[in-house]
Amino acid sequence: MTTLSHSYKFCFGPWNISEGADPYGPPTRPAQSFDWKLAQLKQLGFDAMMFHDDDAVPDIDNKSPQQMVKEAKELGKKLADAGIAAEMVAPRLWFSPMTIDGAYTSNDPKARQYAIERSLKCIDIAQVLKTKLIVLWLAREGTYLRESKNGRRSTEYLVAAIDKMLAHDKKVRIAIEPKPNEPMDVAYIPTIGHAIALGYQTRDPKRVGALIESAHAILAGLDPADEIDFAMSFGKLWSLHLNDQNGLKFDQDKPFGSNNLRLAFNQVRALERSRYGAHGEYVAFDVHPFRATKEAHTLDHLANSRRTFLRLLEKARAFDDAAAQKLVADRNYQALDQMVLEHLMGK
Ligand code: XLS
Ligand code: MG
Repeated sequence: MTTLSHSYKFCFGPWNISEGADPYGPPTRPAQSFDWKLAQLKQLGFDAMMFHDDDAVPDIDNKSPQQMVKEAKELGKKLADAGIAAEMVAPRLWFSPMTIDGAYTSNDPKARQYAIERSLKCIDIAQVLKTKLIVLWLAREGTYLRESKNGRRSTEYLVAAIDKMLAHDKKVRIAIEPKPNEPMDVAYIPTIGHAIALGYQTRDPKRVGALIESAHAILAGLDPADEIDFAMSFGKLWSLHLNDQNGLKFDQDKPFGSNNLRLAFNQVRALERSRYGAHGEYVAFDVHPFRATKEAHTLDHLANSRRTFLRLLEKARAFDDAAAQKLVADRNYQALDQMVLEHLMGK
Protein backbone atom coordinates (compact mmCIF):
# COMPACT_ATOMS: atom_id res chain seq x y z
CA MET A 1 0.00 0.00 0.00
CA THR A 2 2.72 2.51 0.92
CA THR A 3 4.34 2.22 -2.56
CA LEU A 4 1.11 3.68 -4.03
CA SER A 5 1.28 6.85 -1.92
CA HIS A 6 4.86 7.75 -2.92
CA SER A 7 3.74 10.25 -5.61
CA TYR A 8 1.13 12.00 -3.43
CA LYS A 9 1.75 14.04 -0.33
CA PHE A 10 -1.08 14.72 2.10
CA CYS A 11 -2.11 17.71 4.15
CA PHE A 12 -4.83 19.02 6.47
CA GLY A 13 -5.48 22.19 8.48
CA PRO A 14 -6.03 22.57 12.24
CA TRP A 15 -9.67 23.45 11.46
CA ASN A 16 -10.20 19.93 10.05
CA ILE A 17 -10.06 18.52 13.61
CA SER A 18 -13.19 20.33 14.73
CA GLU A 19 -15.48 20.01 17.73
CA GLY A 20 -18.86 19.54 16.04
CA ALA A 21 -20.55 22.89 16.63
CA ASP A 22 -22.98 23.89 13.90
CA PRO A 23 -25.41 26.83 13.49
CA TYR A 24 -27.99 24.82 15.49
CA GLY A 25 -25.99 23.44 18.34
CA PRO A 26 -22.86 23.58 20.49
CA PRO A 27 -19.70 21.45 20.19
CA THR A 28 -20.08 17.72 20.81
CA ARG A 29 -16.38 16.97 21.32
CA PRO A 30 -13.71 18.67 23.47
CA ALA A 31 -11.34 21.07 21.73
CA GLN A 32 -7.89 19.63 21.03
CA SER A 33 -4.72 21.72 21.38
CA PHE A 34 -2.71 22.75 18.34
CA ASP A 35 0.23 20.68 19.59
CA TRP A 36 -2.03 17.63 19.91
CA LYS A 37 -3.24 18.10 16.32
CA LEU A 38 0.33 18.52 15.07
CA ALA A 39 1.38 15.34 16.88
CA GLN A 40 -1.36 13.33 15.10
CA LEU A 41 -0.41 14.50 11.62
CA LYS A 42 2.57 12.24 10.87
CA GLN A 43 0.97 9.26 12.64
CA LEU A 44 -1.95 9.58 10.19
CA GLY A 45 0.48 9.45 7.24
CA PHE A 46 0.26 13.15 6.39
CA ASP A 47 3.20 15.34 5.34
CA ALA A 48 2.13 18.97 5.75
CA MET A 49 -0.24 21.26 7.55
CA MET A 50 -2.11 24.17 5.94
CA PHE A 51 -2.85 27.30 7.92
CA HIS A 52 -5.03 30.32 8.19
CA ASP A 53 -2.98 33.35 9.11
CA ASP A 54 -4.52 33.36 12.59
CA ASP A 55 -3.88 29.64 13.07
CA ALA A 56 -0.20 30.57 12.75
CA VAL A 57 -0.45 33.83 14.72
CA PRO A 58 -3.61 33.90 16.89
CA ASP A 59 -5.29 37.29 17.33
CA ILE A 60 -3.17 38.58 14.47
CA ASP A 61 -4.98 41.92 14.18
CA ASN A 62 -3.74 42.89 17.64
CA LYS A 63 -0.12 41.82 17.18
CA SER A 64 2.79 44.09 16.23
CA PRO A 65 4.81 43.07 13.14
CA GLN A 66 7.66 42.05 15.45
CA GLN A 67 5.38 39.91 17.63
CA MET A 68 3.78 38.38 14.54
CA VAL A 69 7.19 37.33 13.14
CA LYS A 70 8.27 36.04 16.55
CA GLU A 71 5.21 33.78 16.83
CA ALA A 72 5.51 32.63 13.23
CA LYS A 73 9.14 31.70 13.87
CA GLU A 74 8.13 29.71 16.95
CA LEU A 75 5.60 27.80 14.84
CA GLY A 76 8.19 27.32 12.09
CA LYS A 77 10.56 25.71 14.61
CA LYS A 78 7.79 23.39 15.85
CA LEU A 79 7.08 22.30 12.28
CA ALA A 80 10.78 21.81 11.47
CA ASP A 81 11.33 19.78 14.66
CA ALA A 82 8.35 17.58 13.71
CA GLY A 83 9.47 17.22 10.08
CA ILE A 84 6.23 18.80 8.88
CA ALA A 85 6.01 21.34 6.04
CA ALA A 86 3.64 24.29 5.89
CA GLU A 87 1.66 23.83 2.66
CA MET A 88 0.07 27.27 2.46
CA VAL A 89 -1.20 30.20 4.50
CA ALA A 90 -4.68 31.68 3.87
CA PRO A 91 -5.83 35.07 5.16
CA ARG A 92 -9.00 34.47 7.21
CA LEU A 93 -10.99 37.39 5.83
CA TRP A 94 -14.40 36.29 7.04
CA PHE A 95 -14.30 36.78 10.83
CA SER A 96 -13.30 40.40 11.45
CA PRO A 97 -16.01 43.07 11.85
CA MET A 98 -14.09 44.86 9.09
CA THR A 99 -15.23 42.21 6.60
CA ILE A 100 -18.97 42.23 7.38
CA ASP A 101 -19.72 43.58 3.91
CA GLY A 102 -16.87 41.80 2.15
CA ALA A 103 -13.11 42.07 2.20
CA TYR A 104 -11.44 43.03 -1.10
CA THR A 105 -14.86 43.88 -2.63
CA SER A 106 -16.36 45.68 0.37
CA ASN A 107 -18.24 48.89 -0.37
CA ASP A 108 -16.16 50.47 2.40
CA PRO A 109 -12.67 51.56 1.22
CA LYS A 110 -11.34 51.19 4.77
CA ALA A 111 -12.45 47.55 4.80
CA ARG A 112 -10.82 46.94 1.42
CA GLN A 113 -7.60 48.43 2.77
CA TYR A 114 -7.82 46.26 5.91
CA ALA A 115 -8.22 43.14 3.75
CA ILE A 116 -5.16 43.97 1.65
CA GLU A 117 -3.02 44.82 4.69
CA ARG A 118 -4.09 41.58 6.38
CA SER A 119 -3.19 39.67 3.20
CA LEU A 120 0.29 41.22 3.12
CA LYS A 121 0.80 40.14 6.74
CA CYS A 122 -0.29 36.64 5.67
CA ILE A 123 2.43 36.66 3.01
CA ASP A 124 4.99 37.70 5.64
CA ILE A 125 3.91 34.76 7.81
CA ALA A 126 4.18 32.40 4.82
CA GLN A 127 7.76 33.60 4.22
CA VAL A 128 8.67 32.75 7.83
CA LEU A 129 7.01 29.32 7.48
CA LYS A 130 8.95 28.75 4.24
CA THR A 131 5.98 28.38 1.92
CA LYS A 132 5.42 30.58 -1.12
CA LEU A 133 1.78 29.59 -1.45
CA ILE A 134 -1.11 31.81 -0.37
CA VAL A 135 -4.68 30.52 -0.75
CA LEU A 136 -7.52 33.00 -1.21
CA TRP A 137 -10.90 31.52 -0.38
CA LEU A 138 -13.05 34.56 -1.21
CA ALA A 139 -15.60 33.74 1.49
CA ARG A 140 -17.25 37.16 1.81
CA GLU A 141 -16.71 38.38 -1.74
CA GLY A 142 -20.29 38.32 -2.91
CA THR A 143 -23.70 39.67 -2.00
CA TYR A 144 -26.95 38.93 -0.25
CA LEU A 145 -28.62 41.06 -2.94
CA ARG A 146 -26.86 41.74 -6.24
CA GLU A 147 -27.87 45.43 -6.28
CA SER A 148 -25.66 46.06 -3.21
CA LYS A 149 -22.53 45.69 -5.35
CA ASN A 150 -21.36 45.96 -8.94
CA GLY A 151 -19.87 42.77 -10.37
CA ARG A 152 -17.50 44.55 -12.73
CA ARG A 153 -16.16 46.82 -10.01
CA SER A 154 -15.81 43.82 -7.67
CA THR A 155 -13.74 41.98 -10.27
CA GLU A 156 -11.50 45.02 -10.65
CA TYR A 157 -11.13 45.29 -6.85
CA LEU A 158 -10.11 41.61 -6.68
CA VAL A 159 -7.46 42.13 -9.39
CA ALA A 160 -6.15 45.25 -7.61
CA ALA A 161 -5.89 43.36 -4.30
CA ILE A 162 -4.03 40.42 -5.87
CA ASP A 163 -1.72 42.84 -7.68
CA LYS A 164 -0.79 44.40 -4.32
CA MET A 165 0.10 40.91 -2.98
CA LEU A 166 2.17 40.05 -6.06
CA ALA A 167 4.06 43.35 -5.68
CA HIS A 168 4.64 42.78 -1.94
CA ASP A 169 6.68 39.61 -2.48
CA LYS A 170 8.25 38.71 -5.81
CA LYS A 171 8.17 35.01 -5.03
CA VAL A 172 4.66 34.60 -3.64
CA ARG A 173 2.26 32.36 -5.59
CA ILE A 174 -1.45 32.79 -5.10
CA ALA A 175 -4.06 30.03 -5.47
CA ILE A 176 -7.63 31.24 -5.72
CA GLU A 177 -10.17 28.84 -4.20
CA PRO A 178 -13.57 29.26 -5.89
CA LYS A 179 -16.93 28.56 -4.25
CA PRO A 180 -20.35 29.59 -5.63
CA ASN A 181 -22.04 30.51 -2.34
CA GLU A 182 -22.04 30.18 1.49
CA PRO A 183 -21.56 32.19 3.51
CA MET A 184 -22.70 34.56 0.75
CA ASP A 185 -26.02 34.17 -1.03
CA VAL A 186 -24.13 34.45 -4.35
CA ALA A 187 -20.34 34.63 -4.38
CA TYR A 188 -18.00 36.18 -6.91
CA ILE A 189 -15.51 33.80 -8.59
CA PRO A 190 -17.77 30.71 -8.26
CA THR A 191 -15.84 28.18 -10.38
CA ILE A 192 -12.32 27.27 -11.43
CA GLY A 193 -12.90 28.94 -14.79
CA HIS A 194 -13.58 32.27 -13.05
CA ALA A 195 -10.55 31.80 -10.79
CA ILE A 196 -8.17 31.10 -13.68
CA ALA A 197 -9.58 33.95 -15.77
CA LEU A 198 -9.15 36.35 -12.83
CA GLY A 199 -5.49 35.34 -12.58
CA TYR A 200 -4.87 36.32 -16.20
CA GLN A 201 -6.04 39.88 -15.43
CA THR A 202 -3.33 40.36 -12.77
CA ARG A 203 0.09 41.98 -13.18
CA ASP A 204 1.89 38.59 -13.10
CA PRO A 205 -0.44 35.76 -14.22
CA LYS A 206 2.25 33.07 -13.95
CA ARG A 207 2.15 33.56 -10.17
CA VAL A 208 -1.62 33.19 -9.88
CA GLY A 209 -3.14 29.71 -9.92
CA ALA A 210 -6.05 27.96 -8.27
CA LEU A 211 -7.23 25.45 -5.72
CA ILE A 212 -10.17 23.13 -6.31
CA GLU A 213 -12.40 21.82 -3.53
CA SER A 214 -14.61 18.86 -4.46
CA ALA A 215 -17.62 20.14 -2.49
CA HIS A 216 -17.37 23.64 -3.97
CA ALA A 217 -17.50 22.25 -7.51
CA ILE A 218 -20.50 20.07 -6.59
CA LEU A 219 -22.24 23.12 -5.04
CA ALA A 220 -21.77 24.84 -8.41
CA GLY A 221 -23.47 21.86 -10.07
CA LEU A 222 -20.19 20.79 -11.67
CA ASP A 223 -18.09 17.62 -11.71
CA PRO A 224 -14.91 18.13 -9.66
CA ALA A 225 -13.01 15.79 -12.01
CA ASP A 226 -13.81 18.09 -14.95
CA GLU A 227 -12.70 21.09 -12.90
CA ILE A 228 -9.42 19.30 -12.09
CA ASP A 229 -8.86 18.43 -15.77
CA PHE A 230 -9.60 22.02 -16.81
CA ALA A 231 -7.21 23.55 -14.25
CA MET A 232 -4.48 21.01 -15.01
CA SER A 233 -4.71 21.77 -18.75
CA PHE A 234 -3.69 25.36 -17.86
CA GLY A 235 -1.03 24.21 -15.38
CA LYS A 236 -2.95 26.13 -12.71
CA LEU A 237 -3.92 23.50 -10.12
CA TRP A 238 -1.56 24.34 -7.26
CA SER A 239 -3.53 23.03 -4.32
CA LEU A 240 -6.49 20.73 -3.79
CA HIS A 241 -9.17 20.17 -1.12
CA LEU A 242 -10.67 16.71 -1.61
CA ASN A 243 -13.87 16.00 0.27
CA ASP A 244 -17.50 15.26 -0.59
CA GLN A 245 -20.97 16.79 -0.63
CA ASN A 246 -24.51 15.42 -0.78
CA GLY A 247 -26.33 17.72 -3.16
CA LEU A 248 -26.97 21.45 -3.11
CA LYS A 249 -27.08 22.42 0.55
CA PHE A 250 -24.67 23.87 3.12
CA ASP A 251 -21.00 22.96 2.59
CA GLN A 252 -20.71 19.58 4.28
CA ASP A 253 -16.98 18.93 4.00
CA LYS A 254 -17.74 15.17 4.08
CA PRO A 255 -14.94 12.59 3.97
CA PHE A 256 -13.59 11.98 0.47
CA GLY A 257 -15.82 9.51 -1.40
CA SER A 258 -18.43 9.50 1.36
CA ASN A 259 -21.29 10.37 -0.97
CA ASN A 260 -20.08 9.99 -4.53
CA LEU A 261 -17.60 7.12 -4.88
CA ARG A 262 -17.63 7.27 -8.67
CA LEU A 263 -17.05 11.04 -8.62
CA ALA A 264 -14.13 10.42 -6.25
CA PHE A 265 -12.76 7.70 -8.55
CA ASN A 266 -12.84 10.08 -11.50
CA GLN A 267 -11.14 12.83 -9.47
CA VAL A 268 -8.28 10.43 -8.75
CA ARG A 269 -8.12 9.45 -12.46
CA ALA A 270 -7.96 13.13 -13.40
CA LEU A 271 -5.08 13.71 -10.95
CA GLU A 272 -3.29 10.64 -12.30
CA ARG A 273 -3.53 11.56 -15.99
CA SER A 274 -2.04 14.99 -15.34
CA ARG A 275 0.44 13.81 -12.71
CA TYR A 276 -0.80 16.24 -10.04
CA GLY A 277 1.86 16.49 -7.34
CA ALA A 278 4.81 16.22 -9.74
CA HIS A 279 5.83 19.78 -8.78
CA GLY A 280 5.36 19.28 -5.05
CA GLU A 281 1.64 20.01 -4.81
CA TYR A 282 -0.22 18.43 -1.89
CA VAL A 283 -3.53 16.61 -1.63
CA ALA A 284 -5.39 18.22 1.28
CA PHE A 285 -8.56 16.77 2.76
CA ASP A 286 -10.72 19.74 3.74
CA VAL A 287 -13.06 17.54 5.78
CA HIS A 288 -14.84 17.68 9.14
CA PRO A 289 -16.12 14.84 11.37
CA PHE A 290 -19.90 14.40 11.45
CA ARG A 291 -21.33 16.29 14.45
CA ALA A 292 -22.40 12.93 15.94
CA THR A 293 -18.81 11.59 15.82
CA LYS A 294 -17.56 10.49 19.26
CA GLU A 295 -14.34 11.93 20.72
CA ALA A 296 -12.64 8.54 20.27
CA HIS A 297 -13.20 8.84 16.49
CA THR A 298 -12.06 12.48 16.18
CA LEU A 299 -9.43 11.71 13.54
CA ASP A 300 -11.20 8.99 11.57
CA HIS A 301 -12.53 11.30 8.84
CA LEU A 302 -8.94 12.24 7.95
CA ALA A 303 -7.60 8.67 8.14
CA ASN A 304 -10.59 7.39 6.14
CA SER A 305 -10.26 10.09 3.45
CA ARG A 306 -6.58 9.25 2.93
CA ARG A 307 -7.34 5.51 2.92
CA THR A 308 -10.16 5.98 0.39
CA PHE A 309 -7.84 8.07 -1.79
CA LEU A 310 -5.17 5.34 -1.76
CA ARG A 311 -7.73 2.58 -2.43
CA LEU A 312 -9.12 4.59 -5.37
CA LEU A 313 -5.56 5.16 -6.57
CA GLU A 314 -5.17 1.36 -6.72
CA LYS A 315 -8.49 1.17 -8.58
CA ALA A 316 -7.45 3.90 -11.02
CA ARG A 317 -4.14 2.20 -11.72
CA ALA A 318 -5.78 -1.23 -12.11
CA PHE A 319 -8.53 0.02 -14.45
CA ASP A 320 -8.27 -1.73 -17.85
CA ASP A 321 -7.95 1.38 -20.02
CA ALA A 322 -7.32 -0.67 -23.18
CA ALA A 323 -10.59 -2.55 -22.74
CA ALA A 324 -12.36 0.72 -21.96
CA GLN A 325 -10.97 2.37 -25.10
CA LYS A 326 -12.26 -0.55 -27.21
CA LEU A 327 -15.75 0.08 -25.84
CA VAL A 328 -15.36 3.82 -26.50
CA ALA A 329 -14.23 3.12 -30.09
CA ASP A 330 -17.35 1.01 -30.51
CA ARG A 331 -19.47 3.68 -28.74
CA ASN A 332 -20.64 0.91 -26.46
CA TYR A 333 -21.27 3.19 -23.51
CA GLN A 334 -23.68 0.87 -21.73
CA ALA A 335 -20.93 -1.73 -21.46
CA LEU A 336 -18.42 0.94 -20.44
CA ASP A 337 -20.79 2.17 -17.72
CA GLN A 338 -21.17 -1.34 -16.36
CA MET A 339 -17.42 -1.96 -16.61
CA VAL A 340 -16.71 1.05 -14.38
CA LEU A 341 -19.37 0.03 -11.87
CA GLU A 342 -18.14 -3.55 -11.66
CA HIS A 343 -14.56 -2.35 -11.33
CA LEU A 344 -15.57 -0.20 -8.37
CA MET A 345 -17.78 -2.91 -6.84
CA GLY A 346 -14.98 -5.46 -7.16
CA LYS A 347 -15.44 -8.93 -8.57
C1 XLS B 1 -13.00 26.70 2.28
C2 XLS B 1 -11.58 26.98 2.57
C3 XLS B 1 -11.35 26.86 4.00
C4 XLS B 1 -10.01 27.21 4.45
C5 XLS B 1 -9.06 27.83 3.47
O1 XLS B 1 -13.32 25.54 1.97
O2 XLS B 1 -10.75 25.99 2.00
O3 XLS B 1 -11.65 25.54 4.36
O4 XLS B 1 -10.33 28.11 5.41
O5 XLS B 1 -9.31 29.15 3.37
MG1 MG C 1 -11.55 24.36 1.34
